[in-house]
Amino acid sequence: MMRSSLIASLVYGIVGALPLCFAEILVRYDADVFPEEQGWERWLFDPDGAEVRELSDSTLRLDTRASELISDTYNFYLGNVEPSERNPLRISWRMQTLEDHGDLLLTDVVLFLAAPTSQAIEFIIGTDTVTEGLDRGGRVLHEYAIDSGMAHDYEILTANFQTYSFWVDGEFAFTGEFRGSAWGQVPRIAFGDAIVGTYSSLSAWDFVEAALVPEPHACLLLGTLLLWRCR
Ligand SMILES: [Ca+2]
Ligand SMILES: [Ca+2]
Repeated sequence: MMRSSLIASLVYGIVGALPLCFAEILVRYDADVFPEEQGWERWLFDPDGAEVRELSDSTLRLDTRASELISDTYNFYLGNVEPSERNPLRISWRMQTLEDHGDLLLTDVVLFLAAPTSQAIEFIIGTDTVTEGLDRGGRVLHEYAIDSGMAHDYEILTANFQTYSFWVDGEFAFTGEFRGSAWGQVPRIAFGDAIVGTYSSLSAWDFVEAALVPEPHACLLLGTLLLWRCR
């Protein structure tokens, strides 16, 4: 009797923990087709038709070096997403900025996340530095150095759309806060060349993903339960 109730509670614990242990993918773009073919909304400004855009080796290359008048971003609306401490929202992407041209800010290569509150965060990704946020004096709030000449894996985690942590190649980079106000419909992620004027760039995007992910402790619990059951 005791044994059956123990097994029942084990099964209940495992089944209860299962949904917490798998990522719920909200959107994933692998750059095998153009983003707009997968439901991303393209916001293109290119009055001279000067942008060179191509897909190769499962990578989207955006080349806006021919004109500072170009911007080309891809937007995905996340819908009624509700991240929590147990299931934070993770935005992950792998890409490389091969060239950046500009001076005042870093460049025009951007990964943008707008919260349901209309506050937002904006990562500007140069060839050897990633920054997020500007203060009122135009100074960068957060900055992290990266190795140039290679693609990197980036990850934002937020449990509340108010604060976030930022990771590069699995290493913690910095934390920050959502602020300002986002344009357009929210919540939304956007990536690409986001600035018209002064800047141009060459970037190569391998993938972009938004997911609700399990909080690590929930899965440790499940692993422990399974190991115990299998003994
Ligand atoms: Ca531009
Ligand atoms: Ca890819």
